[in-house]
Amino acid sequence: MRIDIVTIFPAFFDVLDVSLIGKARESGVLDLRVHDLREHTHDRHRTVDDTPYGGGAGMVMKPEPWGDALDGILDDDAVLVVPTPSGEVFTQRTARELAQEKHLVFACGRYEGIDQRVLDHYATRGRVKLVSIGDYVLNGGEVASMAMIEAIGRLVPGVVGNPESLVEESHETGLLEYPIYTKPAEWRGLAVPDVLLSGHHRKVAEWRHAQALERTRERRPDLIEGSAE
Ligand code: 6GU
Repeated sequence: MRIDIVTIFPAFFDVLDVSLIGKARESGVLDLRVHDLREHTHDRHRTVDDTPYGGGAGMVMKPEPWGDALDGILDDDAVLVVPTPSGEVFTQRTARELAQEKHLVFACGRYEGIDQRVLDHYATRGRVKLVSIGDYVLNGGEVASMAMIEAIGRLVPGVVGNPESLVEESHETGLLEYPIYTKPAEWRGLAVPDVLLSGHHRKVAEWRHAQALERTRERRPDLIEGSAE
């Protein structure tokens, strides 16, 4: 999969060199490139923002640098992903859908956002997806893009070594994941639940499902509606 990121802060993405995503880049499974929006300005101050028409607080990202940058990156197959608190909420389903794509382009806005015409223009030329990572406000799209790239990237075949580990996770089953334990069997007076030491596979599976249900009811009752149980 190819992923391009356009930002005025390329340094945010330096950490994509490490961990699973870093390994996937090294092995060629992910072709990830970061572009500095300011390279696409043509004035001495490398200006990317201006005051909003109609007035109001804050600054708006000018359309020309975005047009210049995106024209050089987007192709017919690409999905332009625009992180914004006013987008639709990004979920595991969104991650699964986007993991099927050949080419994603993340346009990271700062300030109050990007001039609407940039989004309108590229929507006439291809697919544009406005996405939020939750109901709170970040200073820009960079951290949101990082979260989405990690969620999407790990679903691309070859990124996570053992694909089995993706199956039972929180949000894949529709429930939160059950509690997990490793050795030692007792730590600071706390014992691992007996059933997990029993070697009885059916009982282990039943216990885990019951725990997952209980956790989900307690922490995320909104997920129970619509889950298979
Ligand atoms: Cl995608 N961007 C910004 N700036 N804030 C957010 C967000 C995105 N998702 C939640 N808050």
